[in-house]
Amino acid sequence: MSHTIISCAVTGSIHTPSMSPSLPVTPEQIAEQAVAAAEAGAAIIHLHARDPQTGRPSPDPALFRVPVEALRERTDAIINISTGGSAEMSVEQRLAPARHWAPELASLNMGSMNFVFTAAARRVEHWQHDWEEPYVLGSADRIFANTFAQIEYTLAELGALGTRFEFECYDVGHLYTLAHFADRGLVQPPFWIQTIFGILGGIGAHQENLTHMVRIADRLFGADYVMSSFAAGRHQMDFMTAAALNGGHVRVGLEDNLMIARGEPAADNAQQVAKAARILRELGREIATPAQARERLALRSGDRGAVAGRSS
Ligand code: KMH
Ligand code: ZN
Repeated sequence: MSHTIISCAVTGSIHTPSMSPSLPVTPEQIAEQAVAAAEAGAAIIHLHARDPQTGRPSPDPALFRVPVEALRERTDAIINISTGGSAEMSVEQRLAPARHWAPELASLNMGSMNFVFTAAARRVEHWQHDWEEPYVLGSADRIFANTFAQIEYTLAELGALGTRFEFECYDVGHLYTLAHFADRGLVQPPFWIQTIFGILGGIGAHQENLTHMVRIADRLFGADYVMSSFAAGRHQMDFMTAAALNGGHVRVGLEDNLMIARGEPAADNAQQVAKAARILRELGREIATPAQARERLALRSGDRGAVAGRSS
């Protein structure tokens, strides 16, 4: 059995600073948590950036410098930069960080959708920043746009840098969208598919849905894909376990869940990675090193830094 790849998404666009003091905000905080997550067993680190003053999701490539350099200097982890950014950003803004840093991996969201996270506001009694509450509640009236033209543009722009993709699939139709791009020869196997459950607007966090997604991926891609899965929110760890039992890979991180157990806030990202690694080992799985993940996903490996050597 191949080793299980753990990804960690350390910050992101769903949660805001008022929801948890553990959520990393400044480039230095993001760097420290990213390095600790890698040391705890995450082979892949998925990065977003935030305005250090307000914590608002930011597409500024300069804000990625400290985390990217820390990961490159202090770990062997695979860097995966978001092209999802936030639904408020233009496509050009969303592509700017990956264009600048040419990471080995970038996320690529496989369909336009409702992406509603208003429930995340429930536990907040006091908002620290003016933007937070309207931003969170506004998710009920925003479309997360990922049109076929935008997907094709992203594939061309970042593919030219040698970046490969984490195909984020929030519903079964997104697998068919990926198959469409595969049929046109615009994406190359092995396809690294991240199936996402429990986002309001996407497929729900029921384990039958995971089984179905795996069955359809088998039908569409045969041996040409590698699947990872996660559920947003409280189903994070049971879905992580179910994904591993199905032979899949897993993603955790404060980007999608702020808790370490029911009612217990996570101290940081590394705590979630360590818990996932512990459960996986108890199930008899071995945790993939970055080198093993690179080989499995056919990433750039040897020329790491040659394309992506920009320093500012
Ligand atoms: N937090 C995930 C549900 C991206 O960065 O491209 C969405 C995500 C999108 O990771
Ligand atoms: Zn993300």
